[in-house]
Amino acid sequence: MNTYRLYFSPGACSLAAHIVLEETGVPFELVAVPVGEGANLQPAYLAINPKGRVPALAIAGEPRVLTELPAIMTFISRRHRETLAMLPQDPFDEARCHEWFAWLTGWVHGVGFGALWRPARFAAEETLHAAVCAQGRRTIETAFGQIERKFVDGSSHALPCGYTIVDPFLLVLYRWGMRIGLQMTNRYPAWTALTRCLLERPAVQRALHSEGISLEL
Ligand SMILES: N[C@@H](CCC(=O)N[C@@H](CS)C(=O)NCC(=O)O)C(=O)O
Repeated sequence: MNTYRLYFSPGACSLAAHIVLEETGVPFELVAVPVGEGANLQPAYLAINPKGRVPALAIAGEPRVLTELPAIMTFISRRHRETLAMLPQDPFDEARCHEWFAWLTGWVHGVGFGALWRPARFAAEETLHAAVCAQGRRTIETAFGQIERKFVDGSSHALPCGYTIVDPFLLVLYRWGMRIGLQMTNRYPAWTALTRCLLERPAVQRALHSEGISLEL
């Protein structure tokens, strides 16, 4: 019996939740909802998540489905706190994780990549889309510079206390940076070092493999 069912799209932000599930070691099932094919907008998936986004997490014995990446990451890491130290016990460090997530999901993903990949969300007029995309790219590049500078204190992870739920999401964003043609290894060496370190984790390798995707540096 699987403890969880994760609705995901290969390489989407749901990959971060997938990695954390792999880290728990508990049995879970994957259900592919390929966003590129519009599966997230089909009635069958809208019945699970009316917002039409991945990830969504179904939990054995719990009729309510959980959505929104930060909520899913927090839930899994708190529920498996005994065996999975990815959400710090220290209140300040825990708040720091939420601070990262608010910015990464709300600004970098929602505004930056949202404008670049989904300009119609920001302007209905097609004539404005090129300008919206260009602004999305500028937002991403500014934010990526800020992410890189977060490592100037020599930290090897997003939080100096070690591996947390923030790191798998940084891996997803790093991969998206490559997808949009940014020279990630040259421009962001410290973030690249974190990504290399994450790629050595068996849980990360399993998640990439089962989504049928790769991240080659
Ligand atoms: N705020 C949501 C955003 C989720 C989201 O936008 N997911 C993307 C994949 S990375 C998606 O489902 N996109 C579908 C679409 O844009 O139609 C979260 O943090 O979970």
